[in-house]
Amino acid sequence: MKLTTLCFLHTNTDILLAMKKRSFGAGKMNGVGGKVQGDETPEQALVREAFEEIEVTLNEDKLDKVAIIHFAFDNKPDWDQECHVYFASEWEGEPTESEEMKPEWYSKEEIPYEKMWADDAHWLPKVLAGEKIRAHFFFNDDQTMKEDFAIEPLVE
Ligand code: 6U4
Repeated sequence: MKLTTLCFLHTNTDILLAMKKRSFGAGKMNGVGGKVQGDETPEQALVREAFEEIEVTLNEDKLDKVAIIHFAFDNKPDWDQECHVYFASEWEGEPTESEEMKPEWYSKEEIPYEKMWADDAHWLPKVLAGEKIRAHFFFNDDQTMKEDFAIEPLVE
């Protein structure tokens, strides 16, 4: 199973989403992130991905780990991933569009869940409310979400 990362930059009132312009999840709004490579830690991978995707420099010591989510796909074991999710309230640089992502700020009160992966509407509100969670979501071949999912407190 792949190890991946996801990070949402946020302020007291707003959250940064970015439209994935190509490959896995193309067209969806999401946080920044991607696969952990080689002997990187998830935090190191995220620092690399945030710069590649939106030209923002994160400090790996200032990332708040909020969730570990397992995404499993029917008939596509290659897509299975354990995704480590973070919030960041400090960064350097202005979020900037790249070939991979187009960033945009949204009010935390008006998150466009209809433009995101279907699971996000189930767990992101909990994380925004301060919960730390571990979750499992299952998807059909066409990337639609199955009904059964599990969300529990994150214990590490
Ligand atoms: P390339 O091939 O360059 O796009 P890379 O950016 O390294 O790869 P990618 O896009 O495969 O990695 O990583 C998957 C990204 O998508 C991670 O940030 C996690 C995120 N992701 C995958 N399934 C998701 C889901 N169901 N809900 C969600 N994020 C998901 O919120």
